[in-house]
Formats: sequence, structure tokens, C-alpha cells
Amino acid sequence: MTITITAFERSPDGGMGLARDTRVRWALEEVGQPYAVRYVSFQAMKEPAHLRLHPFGQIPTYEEGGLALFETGAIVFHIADRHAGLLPEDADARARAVMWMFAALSSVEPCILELVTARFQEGDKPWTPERLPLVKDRIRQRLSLLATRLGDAEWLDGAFSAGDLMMVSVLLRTRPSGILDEFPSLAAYVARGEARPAYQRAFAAQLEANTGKPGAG
Ligand code: GTB
Repeated sequence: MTITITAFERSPDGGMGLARDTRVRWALEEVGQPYAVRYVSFQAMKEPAHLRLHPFGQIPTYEEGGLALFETGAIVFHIADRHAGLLPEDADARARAVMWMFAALSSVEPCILELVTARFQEGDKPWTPERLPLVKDRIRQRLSLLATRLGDAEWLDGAFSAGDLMMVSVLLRTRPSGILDEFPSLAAYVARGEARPAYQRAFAAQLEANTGKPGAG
């Protein structure tokens, strides 16, 4: 059955791979599933046809036969659950991989999104210069504890899993601020994720879509 996802017609990041369709593309590449992409404009995202797929008028969405999903966590979990390659066979290890997906989305990403909001939506507010250091320090606290847990391991819990896919995707969003590079072990962890052939293909595809030029791959 054809899998169709949605992505920005033009991502505001110009193809840096930070929009959330990259996570879904990466998961599909890891499990070897071909997919089609429907590109949507900001305006089309808020229209009834798209709102039927995504109640909040956002990307990405995922359609496969009669199934329509939104929320990258649910989409990546669905892909990992249905196809081999992103979740361990062992039931306990599988539960821990899912735990790391949730950790990425609910314990690490929120403080990173706070910085995005503070800079881009509230950047002109008079209190922003005072607030920014607090927001950045909250990210540093989380990343410091994450770095301690990762230690010198290659991945968060044994072999690469959907938990790592999600954590690397979330951490990538701290790179533009320079915070990721303050944590060399996490920067190296992210680089290992980016070096995976499946990530390279996903990144190249979204880059090509955003620039019209073939991605480096
Ligand atoms: N919780 C949802 C999920 O995980 O799927 C969140 C989905 C979401 O935030 N989608 C964003 C969106 O559609 C795109 S990814 N925004 C348009 C809108 O809300 O009107 C977030 C994103 C956007 C831009 C960049 N960037 O330019 O770097 C990075 C990430």
C-alpha cells in the first residue's frame, strides 16, 4: 500500500532538515519503505481538506490505505511497530526503546521548543533578553543529564532504535543555537545518527524538495 506523507511546500529552514517530516522520512528509510510526499503550503495546511488529516493544521501527516495519522511520535512508532529495523525483538528492550521515544518528545524537546518560541515568536518582546539565558540554561540542564546517561555508549540502549532516531532528531534542533556543541558526546551522538545511510537519504530528499537541487545524499 502506498505511504503518503505531507511536508512543507517550502520549509522555513530552507532544507536544513529541522522540520518534522525529516523524522518520518528517516524512519521510512530505516525500514526500507518507499513513500510519496504531498507538499502543502501554509495556507493549505489551514484548509478543511488538510484539517481533516491534521486537526491542528500542521505537517507531517501519514496516510496508508485507510489509515491516516498525525503526530510524529505516533507516526514513527507505527512505522517501527509494523516493520523490522527500528525496535528490538526482545519485549523489554522494545519497551525501553519506546520509552526513549517518549523521553525525546516529552522530556527533551519541550525546553528546546521554548527557545524557538522565545527567539522567533517573542523575540521582539522587551523581556526576551532577560528570558533567553534562563531558557538556554534549562536546555543545558537537560542535555547535561542526557549526556551523563549516554556516557560513552554509541546509542541510548544497545542497538540503534526508534528511540535514538527521535532523540537525534530532537537534539538536532539545538545545533543552530550552538548549545549542542557545548556537549561533545551528544554532538558526536547526533553525528552518528546523521551518518546513517537512511538519514542521509531522508535529508537529501527534503533538501532537494526545498532547494530544487539534488541533495548531497
Ligand atoms: N507535535 C507535532 C508533531 O510532532 O508532529 C508538531 C507538528 C509541528 O510542529 N509541525 C510544524 C508545522 O506544521 C512543522 S515541524 N508548523 C506550521 C504551523 O503550525 O502552522 C516544526 C518546525 C518548523 C520549522 C522549522 N524550521 O524552520 O527550522 C523546524 C521545525
